[in-house]
Amino acid sequence: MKRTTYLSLTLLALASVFTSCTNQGKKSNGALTSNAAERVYVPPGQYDEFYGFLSGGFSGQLGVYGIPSGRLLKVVPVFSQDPEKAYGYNEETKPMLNTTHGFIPWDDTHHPDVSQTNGVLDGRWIFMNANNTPRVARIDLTSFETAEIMEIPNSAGNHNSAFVTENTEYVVAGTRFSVPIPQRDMPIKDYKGNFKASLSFLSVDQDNGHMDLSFQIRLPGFNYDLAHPGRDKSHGWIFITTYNTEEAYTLQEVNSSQNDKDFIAAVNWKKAEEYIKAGKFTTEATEYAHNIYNEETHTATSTIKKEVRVLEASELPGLVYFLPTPKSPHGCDVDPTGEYIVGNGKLSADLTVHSFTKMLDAIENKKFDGEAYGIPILNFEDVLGGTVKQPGLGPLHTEFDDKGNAYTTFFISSEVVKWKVGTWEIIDRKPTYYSPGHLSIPGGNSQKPWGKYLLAMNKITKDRYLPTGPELTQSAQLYDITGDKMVLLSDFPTIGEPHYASMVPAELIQPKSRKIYNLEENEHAHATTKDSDVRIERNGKEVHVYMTMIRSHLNPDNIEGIKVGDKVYFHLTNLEQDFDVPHGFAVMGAENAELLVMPGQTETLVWYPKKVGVWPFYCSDFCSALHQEMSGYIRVSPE
Ligand code: CUK
Ligand code: CUA
Repeated sequence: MKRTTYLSLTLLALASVFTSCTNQGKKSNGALTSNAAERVYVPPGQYDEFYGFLSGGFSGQLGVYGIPSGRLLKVVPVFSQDPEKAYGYNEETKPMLNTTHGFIPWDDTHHPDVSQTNGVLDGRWIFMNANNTPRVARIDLTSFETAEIMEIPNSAGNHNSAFVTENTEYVVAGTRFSVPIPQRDMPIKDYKGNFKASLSFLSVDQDNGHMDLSFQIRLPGFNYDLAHPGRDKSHGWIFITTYNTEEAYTLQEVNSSQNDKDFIAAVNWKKAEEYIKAGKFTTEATEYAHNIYNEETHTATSTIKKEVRVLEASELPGLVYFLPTPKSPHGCDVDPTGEYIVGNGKLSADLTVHSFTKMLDAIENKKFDGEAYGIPILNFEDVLGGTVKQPGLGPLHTEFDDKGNAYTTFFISSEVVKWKVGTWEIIDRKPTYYSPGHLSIPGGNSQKPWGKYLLAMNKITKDRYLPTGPELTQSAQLYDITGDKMVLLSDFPTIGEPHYASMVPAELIQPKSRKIYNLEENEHAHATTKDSDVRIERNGKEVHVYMTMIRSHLNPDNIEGIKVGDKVYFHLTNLEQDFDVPHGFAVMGAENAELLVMPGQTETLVWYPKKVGVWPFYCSDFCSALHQEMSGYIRVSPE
């Protein structure tokens, strides 16, 4: 929800920031209890109770935090290069950022989602979307490394993505912008009826996590914002908010927000599977990259796939239904029982909640209120499950606890509102500082929430921290939600813009977290697993240096015979077999990054010597008392 184009929203948002800051002037810092500090304090040497995985927004990365402390534990590079770890710079990981648009070392990521088994978070993998150049990544939660990236074809603005079904059967990825499919040169004003959207279903191999683009559903040319797979009784369905059902080619409010109601699209993916089985798909030629990181060889490969199976929603009965939902809904959230689908209409005064049971009844009795491109529109009253009356301004996202309560963020009125599922009464409201987007409760989007903490991720920081020039870090706020009333516990800064977050009980991940890579199982093509194999090989202008690293030497540490104009590959193998002893490698004049090689791993840095001389290289990670001794010289002679 960055840079909204709705004028009124923008103005209201500005007004809200102004009010919030005025409130701040009254010296209310929001922390209301004296023992808030105790509840977020994790004593030295002790661990946090939860892992918090916060999307890095326009940093393209995934931030791993300890919850409740808010301590940053790691930044996992996903869609952007990271010189700290050489991700996207070393030869092994460069293929991860390959796309059919070329090498794309940046993206904007919004939604991490943890794998599930039987509707409960299982802590195996985390999936995350690239919004700008549509991709979905899988991060392995034993190594905390990006293990796979799949490009999504026929998509633009991969926003309602990446969301996981209850047994991780699929990761669902939907487009925000409709585009010509296939892409072609055509007038923008001919949008209506010609632009289309795709909803992609990526199947997941339960043994190794590998994704496959199983099929796409082709949808009318609206904008599709957010998705939530059905839970429990609505398992087999996925719900997606739409806006601009006017199909305006410019999203000025007057054009794209005229309709009193947009839709939540209810998509029956079990039905889609039947249609696929029955052969009711067309096979379209389209190219997309599929990049996999192999743990044995420590090397990624990128392949270009050539076709995708497509189901046409307007031609296949029972595949998609539209549920009218007031005023440009943004978030779409399903409660843990799967009965209620909350549509957060960002320009609406009330929160609309649809009933899954009523939806099925209406479908069975064919109570339709027209159609859009052959897709039945259900009658609003027939599917309405309840309304939360006037809860706040600018509702964006809702999560659930394990006691039948829902919590919704309000961007404009800058607050979190707690309400009761089923009675729709408002129980509590607490200000957030300022303008929250998503919120997260551990398991709060699944059948099994751990209703202890709520994290609000705020778009605007203003006066919460010491100023750091015109740009302030974005901010998360942690609330205790164990009581009737929410209690604000702490603020902590975040990297990039955290849109969504997944929080997972530590015990689901901690015991499986990988300690080292076994040197004997290192199948890297350029591994040097013993000192006797250390060597330098020349092949024309290409030089390969096979180097080992162990406390406290780099071997070889004197390299001669290199010439200006050569291309030098440093293949470094870390011979250590101890936890937490990486070695770094840096060489003077290197164009891009250093290496950070984990125990048992091999990494490759390419260096182009440009100047005659004797140049030092060294280990960049302080690894032992003799760390400074891990260095050497490379002699560069004239061409
Ligand atoms: S979006 Cu950012 S606040 Cu991309 Cu899930 Cu709603
Ligand atoms: Cu190895 Cu410092």
